[in-house]
Amino acid sequence: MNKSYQLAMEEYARLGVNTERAISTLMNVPVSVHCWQGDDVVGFDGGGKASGGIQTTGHYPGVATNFEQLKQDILKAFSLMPGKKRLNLHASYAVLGDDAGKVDRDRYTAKYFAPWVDFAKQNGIDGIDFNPTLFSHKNVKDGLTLSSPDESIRRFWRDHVKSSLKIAEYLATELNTYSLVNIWIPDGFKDVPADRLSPRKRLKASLDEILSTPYDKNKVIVAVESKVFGIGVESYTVGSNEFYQIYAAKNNVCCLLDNGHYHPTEVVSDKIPALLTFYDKLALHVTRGVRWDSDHVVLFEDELKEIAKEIVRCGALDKVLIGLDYFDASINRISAWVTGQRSMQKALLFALLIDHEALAALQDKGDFTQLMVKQEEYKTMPFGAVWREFLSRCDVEEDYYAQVKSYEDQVLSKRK
Ligand code: RNT
Ligand code: ZN
Repeated sequence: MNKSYQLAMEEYARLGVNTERAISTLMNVPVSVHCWQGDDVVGFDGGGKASGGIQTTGHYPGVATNFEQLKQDILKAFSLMPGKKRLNLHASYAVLGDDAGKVDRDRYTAKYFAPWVDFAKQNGIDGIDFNPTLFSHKNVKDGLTLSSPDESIRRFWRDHVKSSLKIAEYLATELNTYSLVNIWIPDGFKDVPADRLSPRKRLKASLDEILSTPYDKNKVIVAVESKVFGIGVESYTVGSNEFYQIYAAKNNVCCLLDNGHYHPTEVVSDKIPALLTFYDKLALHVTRGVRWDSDHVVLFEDELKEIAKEIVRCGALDKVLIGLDYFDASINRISAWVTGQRSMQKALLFALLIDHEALAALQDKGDFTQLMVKQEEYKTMPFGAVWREFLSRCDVEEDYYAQVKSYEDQVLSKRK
């Protein structure tokens, strides 16, 4: 056993923390890794550019532009990521083959995702989550999809989401694990609306119809993702937090909290126990907003640690479905992917290395003085040594830059 890990183990034991247990717990926590960091959220079926409330910035060379390249990049990134990984796909990553240009999203079926299933099976990926793609498409009319006043637009998108439920059922069956279907729509207005109620009523009716089509609830978990505002949609968002919280509670679906989607001083960490009081499950999109929902690469920062602490101390590692959602096109995309995934894992490990019961007992006793002293003590514990031990047991090195760089030289830089 590595000497510094040995010492760290002893030091943590002094605080009542078992580092071995923390490491083995973390090994089994799946993190759903988003495919869209690899190609700046472009997908294979659109106009070659993200639109409709989504934007990436930067022009770092080597972006994946087709299925083969994206798979190759995912494998490289996954090889540098410790722990259990699921893959999070968007419908816009359908592998259409000869049907390209002939079939639209309202008629996507499982067969367009069979190549992804093969990929997951061949590479030991722990499941695939799925997202209908209600952006980067001509049928986003006046910024609206499921809440559009135009019935033909609403029908198109309802059919797309219904087909997504079927596809997710297939993914779950094939991979023998659930598939999370997250519904995010860009709907909203740039400027002061004249009617805030009707779009919400139409969104509710669209969701009601989508959910009335039967799907296997043991295999497919449906989530709805709210947002406070989006780029170009600054004044009003149809799918607001209150709207979806109530919708989800009344209709027995799940809420997905994206930590970039709230007011800047509002934190998702505090929402986790609030929601767990009422819901059996919830889903996360972990991101890092800098001044706004900028989707920067996730880093090992205070609010991320707080999110991880809530998941761990609520005993909710199997109730909170952790997914990543960021996209940076200004740096090496593989590195961006890996840094964000590792930050999430670091935060979980950090949280697993705390004796939460002892701290909660101090709170219940009203001993806030000692609680503060103890909480501060954890901040300077030899966390790095445990992290390095975890990495080595996952067969990955701490410094992945050299690997990223050589992949860039050998593969990415040769792309047109
Ligand atoms: C957008 C939402 C949404 C997307 C992905 C690509 O603000 O966060 O989740 O980022 O679906
Ligand atoms: Zn999101």
